[in-house]
Order: sequence, then structure tokens, then C-alpha cells
Amino acid sequence: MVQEPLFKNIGVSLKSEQGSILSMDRKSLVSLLTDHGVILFRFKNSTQEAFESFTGVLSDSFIKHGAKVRKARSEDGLTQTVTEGHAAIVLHTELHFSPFSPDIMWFYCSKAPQEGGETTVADGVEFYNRLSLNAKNFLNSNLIKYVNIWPESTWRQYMPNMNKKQVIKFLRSKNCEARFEADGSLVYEYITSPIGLTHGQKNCFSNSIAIHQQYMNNVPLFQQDDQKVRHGISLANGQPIPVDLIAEIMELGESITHEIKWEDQDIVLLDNTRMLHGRRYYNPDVVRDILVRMAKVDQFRVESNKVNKAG
Ligand SMILES: O=C(O)CCC(=O)C(=O)O
Ligand SMILES: [Fe+2]
Repeated sequence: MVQEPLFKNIGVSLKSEQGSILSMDRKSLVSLLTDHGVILFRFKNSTQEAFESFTGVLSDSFIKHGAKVRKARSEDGLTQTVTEGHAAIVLHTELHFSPFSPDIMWFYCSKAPQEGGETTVADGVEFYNRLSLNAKNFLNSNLIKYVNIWPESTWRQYMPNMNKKQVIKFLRSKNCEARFEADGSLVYEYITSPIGLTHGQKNCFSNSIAIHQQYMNNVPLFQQDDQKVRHGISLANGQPIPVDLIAEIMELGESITHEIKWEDQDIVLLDNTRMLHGRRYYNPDVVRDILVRMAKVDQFRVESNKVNKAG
């Protein structure tokens, strides 16, 4: 097996012509992921079945993404497509806007695009360090409020065994205001810090601020069948996020973005508590098929002290 840096400052790639992905053990995966944030496994013959077994090495606690723009690709629905379509997606922490944010993400390249369609990644620690002092101060002293409106088909994916009363109780235990609308939609607010802490206790820019501009301005990309805007974002006090801060986040994010150029059967493991991800545009006539599995792993969960401090 050949181990080399994936990008200049972050990530590692492991390549093997003969070895099986299933020979990697939990301990080395945890240490590689902690040290490097993102791992590319380029092994020959990594089938979807091998991929699914491999993802069980770190955790058996998987999360199903409830968005309608993803399709189930395994019987239990835990292997899903990435967000469908060919549009670019800006850097984000997966599901940061909810208490269901996974600690890790696994990607599987079932069909690599011929051109474009790279998955993008950026280091949230570098992101934080390179923010202006103003932006750092602002993000450290403000919490973000996300508003989510989830149709019944969505919230049931995240909380399959709960009735409506239990859903409200569960969300209140996570400090969320929550209620149901007459059509069964769940409306709730989730307040959290835009700055997380890594396992090494480093500050980390980790949130869904940028992608909410896409959610709100490019509705068809995320809701093909419904024009109701399902996401909102503001500061915890309801004030809008300053436009110059959003501009700084967009510009800085792009300047520290790396691209994963997929090959068939590649597997990528990403620490969602530290690394942001997104994707580049690709032409609609290009075939691209990337699958994803998302999981909770106790070792990779670091509660942000800032939320606790703010009560
Ligand atoms: O298509 C990709 O590479 C990633 C898209 C994405 O961010 C997602 O589906 O979570
Ligand atoms: Fe994503």
C-alpha cells in the first residue's frame, strides 16, 4: 500500500493494486482520520458491497439523509446518492443546520465523471485561522439560528421510530423550538455555533452559512417538487447574517478549496466535524454516480463549548 499526501496541507491518500480495503482496521482508520481530516482510498476492486462492509469498521450508527434530492441505493436506504443534479454546491458541513449532523461521511465513486464534478473539500481549521479578526470575533460571539421546514417524508427518515409527540420532546431536549403544521410538516429552529472545536481542541469554521445562500436563492436545486422555501438562517437574535461576512466566507472558502478528482471505485472518508465539502459543476451530459453513507462515531464528536456557554 502506498501512502502519500492527498493535498498540500491536508488529507492522505492510500493506494493499493492488490490489497483489499477490508484489511484496514479501526485503529489505523481513526488515527489517519484524526491526523489528516480526509482519506482517499484508491484500491482496485472496491465494489459497492465492499464499500458498505468497510463503512461498518468505524460505526454502525448511520444516518439517512431526508432530502428528496437523494435516492436510496441500498435495501436499508443507508447508502444514498449525493444531492442529485449537476450544479455546483458550495462548501458546507453536512446537516450542520440540525441535530442530525454526522461525525463522518463516506463517499463511493460508482461512476467517475469524465470532466468536472469534482467533490471539493476544505479544512475548517485553516478556514478559521485565515478569517479576518472582525469575522473571527463576530463568529465567536454570535450563534446561528437555522429554521427548518421538513415534510413528513423527510422528518420520518431522521426519526423513524418516533411519533409526533416524541419528535417534539426529542427536539426540545436539543434546545430546539418545534411544532407541526396542519399538513404534517415539522417546523423547528436549531441554534448552534458557527465555530466548532476539533479533537485537538482547535477552533474550526464549521457550518452551513454559505450553502444557505444556495438553499434560499436556488430553490429548484434542492426542492424539485415544491416551491416552498424549506430553510432559513439568521443570527440567534433574528438579525440577518451580515452580507460582508457572507462575501468574506465565499471568497476565503474558494481560495482554500481542494478538488477530489474521482476515479471509479474510489472511496473517501471525511471528518465532518472538521472538513467542509461541496462539489464542482459538471455538464448535464456527463455521467457521474457518487454514493454516500453518513455516520455518528463517538470518538469524532466534539460538542462545541460555545453553545453550552451561551446556554
Ligand atoms: O456531489 C458531491 O460530490 C457532494 C454533494 C454534497 O455535498 C452532498 O450530497 O452532500
Ligand atoms: Fe454535502
